[in-house]
Amino acid sequence: MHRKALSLFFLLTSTLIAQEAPAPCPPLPSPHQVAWQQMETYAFIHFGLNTFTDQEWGYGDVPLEKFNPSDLDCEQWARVLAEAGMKGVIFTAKHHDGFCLWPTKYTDYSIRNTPYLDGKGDIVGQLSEACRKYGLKFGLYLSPWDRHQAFYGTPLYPEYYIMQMEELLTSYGDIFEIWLDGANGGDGWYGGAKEKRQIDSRTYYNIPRIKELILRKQPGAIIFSDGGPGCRWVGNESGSANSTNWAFLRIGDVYPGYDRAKELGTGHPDGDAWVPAECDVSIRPGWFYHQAEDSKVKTVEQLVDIYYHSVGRNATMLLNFPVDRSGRIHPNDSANAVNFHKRIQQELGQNLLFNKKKAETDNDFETYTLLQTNVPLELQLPRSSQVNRLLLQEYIPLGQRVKAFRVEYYDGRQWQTIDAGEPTTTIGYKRILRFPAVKTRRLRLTILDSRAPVCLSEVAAFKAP
Ligand code: FUL
Repeated sequence: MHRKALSLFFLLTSTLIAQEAPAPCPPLPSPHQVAWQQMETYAFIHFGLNTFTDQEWGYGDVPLEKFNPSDLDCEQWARVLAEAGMKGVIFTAKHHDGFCLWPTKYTDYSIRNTPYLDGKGDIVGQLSEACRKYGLKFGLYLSPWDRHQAFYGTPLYPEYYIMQMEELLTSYGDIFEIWLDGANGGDGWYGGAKEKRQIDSRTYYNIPRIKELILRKQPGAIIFSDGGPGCRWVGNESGSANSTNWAFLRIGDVYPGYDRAKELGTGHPDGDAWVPAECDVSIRPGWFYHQAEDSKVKTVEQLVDIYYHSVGRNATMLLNFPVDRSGRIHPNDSANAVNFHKRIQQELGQNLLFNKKKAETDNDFETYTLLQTNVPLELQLPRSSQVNRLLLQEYIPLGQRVKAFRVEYYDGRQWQTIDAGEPTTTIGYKRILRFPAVKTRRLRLTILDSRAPVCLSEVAAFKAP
């Protein structure tokens, strides 16, 4: 099309959209945040010297000879994760012990000085390539706390940290998420000083500078920290958001190591920034591999519960896999993760309300129906069926609006409220209710309270086996 005609076309279509679309209800997500939330489930991998010393928080003093996985295969990780329905992986490039799993220029305490591949290994590189091959997005965890470096606690360390961050951001292709962990226990090896070092987590690392660098080098990256800005910690490590879950935070209030972490499970209903919750949880009790936990891998039922308590409550599910000493995901973990994914596909496989002619049941997130408060939306099933799951989605590019809703079914004589055993308050990107099966042909959704008219993207009903 001619340039002038093209711009006229865009002008016309954008006015058309502006006329038809309801006014946005801020705070609003960026398109990257929407795409991130649509990933729904993605994996964490904790692997490093701790794997070989049976530790969770290495002190930073472990000799590098200890790191020697016999059969490391990043493609096995990626294959298992893709089969388990994970859409991406976040890898611990450096945990609190300071050991770097890529051949960084900035410290000797790295994979370059281990026996693994005679120092030629680069697990960040190997994994990022495996991710590309298996269609997974790739993200990184670079612990701000570093118990190895002698200069941790001095003004030099934040310079070291930001140079490493730049190295990672510019060497491994697209990064979908950067994980800025808030933990700091104080004590460490610190080049042999073996002492406790206190830093002020609000100012020491110069977080604004780190965030600026990340967004300059990787504009699409979601930055995780207790307070975002891309996504927030949910306030626990059990994989559960609150049933009332706003994607908002009062952005200035929350800092790394926030002391009112409990609030993060609900967010701030009066928040001024879009910072949705991410539920990080390990498939085993620990984040790193311990042989003693081979029998403690979360069961399919436990993982399914976590899914409903995270993705089903307007959050994402970040499921950790502790890679074992051989350098592979243990068969117990892969079996349960893959079966978990199959179970979810079975439970939410067949939408009984699917109707491609209606915006709210067409299985297309981009189309939505506008709902006013206290005006029920009636939904017809093609035939009388058992229903025990209900899935709801707001069109979040225009904001999160619902504060309270009710779902009812017609039992042949009257309308009965569905009791999902938890408050039916917020919806957000996705809300899924589980309840004992009811037999019906008619369902009814009523918005009881909302910040503005509701853009209902999808409503779906299922009969989970
Ligand atoms: C925490 C860390 O202290 C744990 O070791 C783990 O990495 C977890 C994901 O975050 O803050």
